[in-house]
Amino acid sequence: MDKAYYVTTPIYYVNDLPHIGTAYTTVVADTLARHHRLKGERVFFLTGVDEHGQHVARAAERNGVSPQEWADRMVVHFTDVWKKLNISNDFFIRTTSPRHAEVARKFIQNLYDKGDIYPDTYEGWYCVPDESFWLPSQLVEGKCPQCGREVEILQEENYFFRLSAYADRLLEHIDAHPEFVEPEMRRNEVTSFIRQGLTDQSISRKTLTWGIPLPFDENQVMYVWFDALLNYISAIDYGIDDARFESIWPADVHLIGKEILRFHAIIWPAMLMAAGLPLPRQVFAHGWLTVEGEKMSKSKGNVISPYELIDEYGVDAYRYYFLREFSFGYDGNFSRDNMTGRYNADLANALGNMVSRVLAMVERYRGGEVPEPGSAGEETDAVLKQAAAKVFGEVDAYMEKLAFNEALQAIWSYLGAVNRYVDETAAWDLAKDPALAARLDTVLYNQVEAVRLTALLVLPSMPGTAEGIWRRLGFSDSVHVHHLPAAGAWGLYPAGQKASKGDPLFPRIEK
Ligand code: ME8
Repeated sequence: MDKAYYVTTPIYYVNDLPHIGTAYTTVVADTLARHHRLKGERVFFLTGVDEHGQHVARAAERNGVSPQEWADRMVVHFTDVWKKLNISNDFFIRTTSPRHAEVARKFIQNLYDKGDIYPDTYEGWYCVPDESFWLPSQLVEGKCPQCGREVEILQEENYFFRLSAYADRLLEHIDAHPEFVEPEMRRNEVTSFIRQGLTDQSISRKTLTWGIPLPFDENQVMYVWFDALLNYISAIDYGIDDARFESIWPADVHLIGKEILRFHAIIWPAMLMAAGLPLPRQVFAHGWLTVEGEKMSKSKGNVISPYELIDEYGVDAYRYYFLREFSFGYDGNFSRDNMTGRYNADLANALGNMVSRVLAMVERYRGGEVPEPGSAGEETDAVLKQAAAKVFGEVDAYMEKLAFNEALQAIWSYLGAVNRYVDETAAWDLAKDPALAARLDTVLYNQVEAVRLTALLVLPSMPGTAEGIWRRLGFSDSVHVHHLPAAGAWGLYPAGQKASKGDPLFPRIEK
């Protein structure tokens, strides 16, 4: 069996509700997973929740319930919103699951037996919201250098992971496989951080009970990040089902936000090296979304729930906007005006109108039955077919680089070619002259075929729209059973099939 294409999102803390930031990574991961499935690959797409740690324990306490009850209550918000966003994850990992704990305990025991974990005293600072340890020298004006919030003094007998021993090997790995950390600016951040010297990491907590107990010291629980990172291998049965594990690991890409880069590009690979496991092919750290120019935060009250936007714009417009508007890897700003503008221009006009126009003409001139091409091709037909022949390869190349916005631009430039074809061939003029019936047949067929390819092109980013177009084209199967490149060949639309215009895919939104 070929190894599956394996893509992951971070597992989100259950102390907050999902918002447009967490949904961003998840939509991106889903689009990537769907793109690979469309190419006929076996895919394993993982997302889930991070349920342990002090932050979650305190949220539960504030709400007067046990951490487990809190997690059980919160997890539903994540599974619900992912369902609503049409997220096609193959598994949803919860770190409170017995399977996860079993794998995590085996993993840590193994490192302990190998001597990579040892007891020592930790004296320093802890940022609870970030679940991060800091040395006094790392604090910025006495606050967490990562988020600027208050830190707490921490003095404990802990167990430490010998991270320092892996610095050279990490640098060698990144040197030999620069694609391991993307984008390049993040790679530079990682290498310069490693070059400053790595210190061993505390990987347990004594004063906390909400976590996975260490197998070699039941009085301590695993540090939440050590536990959390292991989700990527516990979800695929590491140490439990070797054949399954090996058919999925290593991950092809861990998609993360830039603030958790060090955990993924330094600590995680070192943990894997210590266990003798292959490293993920890539860690891709994207930027942060701001809202109307400001950082999203509870205290500012500007946190946006995906539901709000889905209700306003629809699921696929939601997915499209975030993929198209932000250059993946960089920070970006969300604004309603901007989203409405894109919706009307790209979705209502370029895509939705084109599909309606084409199908309306088939209804008007041929009673909905898509005709066999009737005349020899002309220059305009060749131009359209060339655009169709080119676009799939372009999209694939951009997706390979995780350049989602560029992949969509390539698709929209193809839609531009289709719209030009519709204008230039002017079926409405051909329809006036019965002598041109054969030419009209050709033009209508080509337009419909161009719409069929459109469904395949938008499938990863807008799966519901792809299916909606497929239905209008009269197919009785699902668009999701088809694969590229075969289905992307020109001329596969079965002439004689009935198509119908249906409702507008994206009704215009008045500003
Ligand atoms: O860090 N813009 O969980 P978390 C873009 N449990 N992406 C954003 C974002 C924003 N404004 N806000 C959040 C954790 N994200 C750990 C992860 S993984 C083994 C453990 C996204 O709930 C982005 O992917 O704080 C970021 O990395 C993640 O949510 C953080 O989610």
